[in-house]
Amino acid sequence: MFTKRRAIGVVTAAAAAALLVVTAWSAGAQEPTAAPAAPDRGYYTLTGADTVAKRTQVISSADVLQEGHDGGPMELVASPEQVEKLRAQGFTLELTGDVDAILAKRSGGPSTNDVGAADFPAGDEGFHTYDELVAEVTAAATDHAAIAQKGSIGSSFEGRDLPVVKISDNVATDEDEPEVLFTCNMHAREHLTTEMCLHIIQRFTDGYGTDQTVTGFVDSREIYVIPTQNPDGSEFDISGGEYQGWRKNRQPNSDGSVGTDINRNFAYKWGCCGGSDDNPSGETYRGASAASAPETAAVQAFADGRQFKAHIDFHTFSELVLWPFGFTEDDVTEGMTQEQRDRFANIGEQMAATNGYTPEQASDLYITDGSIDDWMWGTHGALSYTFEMFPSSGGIDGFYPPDEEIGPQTTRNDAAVDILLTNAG
Ligand code: 0X9
Ligand code: CA
Ligand code: CA
Ligand code: CA
Ligand code: ZN
Repeated sequence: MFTKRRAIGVVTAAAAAALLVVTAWSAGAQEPTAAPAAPDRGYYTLTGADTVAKRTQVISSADVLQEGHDGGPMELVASPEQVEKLRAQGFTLELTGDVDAILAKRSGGPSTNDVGAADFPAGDEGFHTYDELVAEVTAAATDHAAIAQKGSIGSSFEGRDLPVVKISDNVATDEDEPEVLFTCNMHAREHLTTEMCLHIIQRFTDGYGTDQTVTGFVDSREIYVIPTQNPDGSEFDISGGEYQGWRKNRQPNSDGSVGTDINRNFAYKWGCCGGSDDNPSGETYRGASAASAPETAAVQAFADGRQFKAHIDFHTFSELVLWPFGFTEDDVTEGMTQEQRDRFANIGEQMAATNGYTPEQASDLYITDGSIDDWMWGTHGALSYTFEMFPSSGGIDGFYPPDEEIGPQTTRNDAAVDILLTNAG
């Protein structure tokens, strides 16, 4: 899903975002007619989801982009079949745009420095394709061999290597230092997060020996960075010179559809609570079984072999700092004492104070099950957060900020990353 819920108190921003989407569409090639045929992927405003249960119901059956609260409208992407189903469930849906038309307009045609089907569209070349990412990560490790090592956690469904970079003093030795993990690009279209992990790698390698804060963390921590958890999906998303709005991995399903939502496939409370889709064509399809996606299995096996104290999984968008659990609305439950919850909230609030994001429990607006943060905490006791990066709200194009945002939006999280590293001690 575009799974974008919005923090309480930004109704105006959401309304503005909705307007922007309508404007973008109206300016596109296809003008609305009196009775427009439902597009393959329509952008809709939905009303009638006035409880968490109803919102969860909508979210597990369509690609929700903007999560309303207090009965406010939700915005979502839906196929004609999904629309029919939601209307039958009593929700009111109003068509406001054609997702494919919006994406085509945003993409602006093939890149001028195109190196093949999988380059970013023209004007967005600052984003790294998979090959460019691997080249950067390899260079960082080669150029800083004393403190950085490139390894692999396994392969994607289509066989792409899933690199991991370790950054620490005496990098070749497994020392008794707190281990911290940063993961990115689990959802294909969330390309800004790949840049976030790359920025972390570059900051903690290039800054070593000159930047005192960086040097202190490299000397006292073992920092692991997995810059992409879904290379097949992200390459697919930029294929054909046009953004595809793709979320899941690229593993085929038994019904002929493609993709598992990796963030519903983790083996903690997998499929427990209505926070994922059992329909393979759904955007939050949880997979045939826990860790059925090779990417999930690789991340799990890697984390099982280490002792991570703290973790951030970067996503886009909504500008949120989220903590577990997502599978239950309860703040405190089995596996989460009041003290632990308060620690999550306290550190989450500290981090949010540095980047201007909104801190809250993951389930505050809807339930998710099988997510990485619940698994990292529930299985390994790691202080695990999900960051939803820039922008704070938007339509489908919220996943495709201009590459000029890469610098500002990644450095924006430096202080929050440092707070996490400090609290891993
Ligand atoms: O729904 C998700 O997987 C994440 N949002 S996104 O729009 N990037 O897809 C949020 C996951 C937050 N963590 C939990 N809910 N456990
Ligand atoms: Ca640009
Ligand atoms: Ca070390
Ligand atoms: Ca160690
Ligand atoms: Zn995501």
